[in-house]
Amino acid sequence: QGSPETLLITGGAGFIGSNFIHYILKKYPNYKVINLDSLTYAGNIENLKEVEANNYQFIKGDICDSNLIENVFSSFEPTYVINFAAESHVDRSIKDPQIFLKTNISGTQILLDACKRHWGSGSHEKKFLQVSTDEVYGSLGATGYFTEETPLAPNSPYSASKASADLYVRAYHETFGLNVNITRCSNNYGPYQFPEKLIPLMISNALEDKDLPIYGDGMNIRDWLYVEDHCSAIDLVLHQGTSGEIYNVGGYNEKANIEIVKIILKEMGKPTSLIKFVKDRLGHDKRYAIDASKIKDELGWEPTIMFEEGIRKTIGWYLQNQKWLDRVKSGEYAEYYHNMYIEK
Ligand code: NAD
Ligand code: TDX
Repeated sequence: QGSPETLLITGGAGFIGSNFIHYILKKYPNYKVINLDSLTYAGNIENLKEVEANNYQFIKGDICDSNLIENVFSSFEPTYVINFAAESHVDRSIKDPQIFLKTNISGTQILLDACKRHWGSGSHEKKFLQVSTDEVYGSLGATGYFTEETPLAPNSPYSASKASADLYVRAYHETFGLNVNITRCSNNYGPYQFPEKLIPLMISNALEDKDLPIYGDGMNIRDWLYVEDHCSAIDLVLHQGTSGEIYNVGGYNEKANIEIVKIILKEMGKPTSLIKFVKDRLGHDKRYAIDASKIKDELGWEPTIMFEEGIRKTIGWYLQNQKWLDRVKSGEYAEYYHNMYIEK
């Protein structure tokens, strides 16, 4: 029995990162968790206000700041680095791609470099895990699934930046022998998701009886996974994933956007007259669907929360946390919303 593991979690104040921190502290109470997050518009330390553990520490900082990253590595000597930090919204990447390149690509490379310096090659007790996305594979037609062998074909500036980061992770494994994994997950939903993304945006607007903007004909398809199931997949890959491997993670739960919105309206007792079809997203990917058989066969992972249950829990959470929602929407969000949906 060695000393407890130290996890450096980057982007832990965002949606998936904060869910992951709650998950990991509960499951491994002896782990030390360092959460490094620069608190962009999407980061919110309020997501972690219930965490009282003295083995948890928050550091406000940017993954692109190589001096800071060096100090963090020297001070804490992390065993595992899990990189959630990213610009994550496709629409924002269409409006302003530059920051996506900086955070998602350069930031990842700076973290990889720190791992390489501190861990050396062939260190298999230490691991870098990159939290990636199914969007790196591009778009599917009506049939078929993304496997780990599907060629990268990102279509948006966001997915191009995530695909590039994945290639750097691969290169640090191939060239320097760094112990790495990449997870590529489908669309997540659940508590603490910023209301620029489809599901929380629709819940938030329905609460205020505002229009629900659906891009195009609403027939684009996403594969939805409850965030806790994503957390359990990351946990498994972190502890049991084979070095250098990529693991797809998905919910086998494909739904057209219009279906999702109708389910939300029904669950909230709101009329479908709130639905408003708006101009389509540029380069809007038609369909994502994940083949998650590798992670099931190799690591025994399966989703546990069915969509009907997950969406009810999610709506329930937003109803109980309207103050969280109001505070999140009071800042930069108002301007973003206006530019995105009103002025357009
Ligand atoms: P999010 O936007 O909610 O959170 C991102 C977090 O990263 C925020 O807390 C933000 O402050 C922080 N951050 C941004 N730039 C930073 C920087 N330069 N330095 C330090 N921190 C920075 O995103 P999310 O939905 O939680 O996604 C987390 C990760 O998972 C991302 O890498 C995303 O690409 C990936 N992913 C998301 C989904 C999804 O459906 N949301 C699906 C698959 C993969
Ligand atoms: O107002 C909207 N109207 C609408 O029709 C918004 C915000 C979205 N949509 C559509 C676009 C997509 O087809 O809903 C679908 C889901 O959109 P987003 O929530 O923006 O997610 P998506 O573009 O699929 O990307 C998400 O999943 C993969 C995350 O934001 C990424 O970070 C993740 O990598």
